[in-house]
Amino acid sequence: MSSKLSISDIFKVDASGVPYLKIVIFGPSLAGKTSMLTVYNVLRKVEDPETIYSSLKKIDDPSGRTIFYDQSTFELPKGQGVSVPKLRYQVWTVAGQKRHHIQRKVVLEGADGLIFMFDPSKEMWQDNVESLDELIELKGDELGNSLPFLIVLNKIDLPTEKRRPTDDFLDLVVEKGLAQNKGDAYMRVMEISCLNARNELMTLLRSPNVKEKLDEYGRLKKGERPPNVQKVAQPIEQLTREIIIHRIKVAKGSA
Ligand SMILES: Nc1nc2c(ncn2[C@@H]2O[C@H](COP(=O)(O)OP(=O)(O)OP(=O)(O)O)[C@@H](O)[C@H]2O)c(=O)[nH]1
Ligand SMILES: [Mg+2]
Repeated sequence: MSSKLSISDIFKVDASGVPYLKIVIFGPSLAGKTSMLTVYNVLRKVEDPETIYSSLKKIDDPSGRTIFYDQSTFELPKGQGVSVPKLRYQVWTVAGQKRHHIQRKVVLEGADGLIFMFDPSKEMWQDNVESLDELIELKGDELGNSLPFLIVLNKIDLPTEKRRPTDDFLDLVVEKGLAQNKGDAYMRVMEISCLNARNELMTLLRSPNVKEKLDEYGRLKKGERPPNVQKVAQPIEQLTREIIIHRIKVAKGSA
């Protein structure tokens, strides 16, 4: 990093003077956006509670459908701060129901990176297409250029007869101009199951052998994340890294 650059040239800075970035999880209703952030929150709590700067806030209706957003802010664990001493990353989800269009627009404001979540349930195909079209309408020029983004295909646990094949989603991503070809789309799409991740976390926490996986402070040891939990955490953590790299590049370019 150029010595002329200061943190505030690279990142926005919050009210307490700490640099931060904002990630938004976008996608149709019932895709599993709230579930993803919930799993990630529980994981951070058992791994390193000090990295949760503000715990999960959900604005939802009595049935659990988001009506505005979910939000939680994390800090990069010590030692992982790519030449940044301290960095907070806010993770937001949008309310997926069609009628919440204005709320989604508000939540998208100031996003530094996006995760788009598909629901592969067969009956959800049209909702996926409409949600993706809406995101393209709102952020199309920036997606993948000035705005790093990843695509997540949730509910990979569903039996094959109940879900659209991953291939169809890769084609859709290419058709919508978000990837140049299928190979490129494949690199951007991560298959996850928030349901399996949640079950793994519960099994882990209830297991009589849980102590073997905890360090001396009672925290889940690095490398002990169950596989589906790791898959749910990966998009958030990879996107955080991509945004940091992107922002440093932008700042250097304009410095
Ligand atoms: N089978 C399966 N079900 C899931 C998975 N993830 C979430 N669900 C279920 O899908 C439903 C919707 O999950 P939410 O996380 O509330 O969905 P959302 O995207 O936040 O929905 P909105 O708030 O309306 O935008 C719930 O019943 C979840 O239990 C998954 O990986 N597999
Ligand atoms: Mg939700």
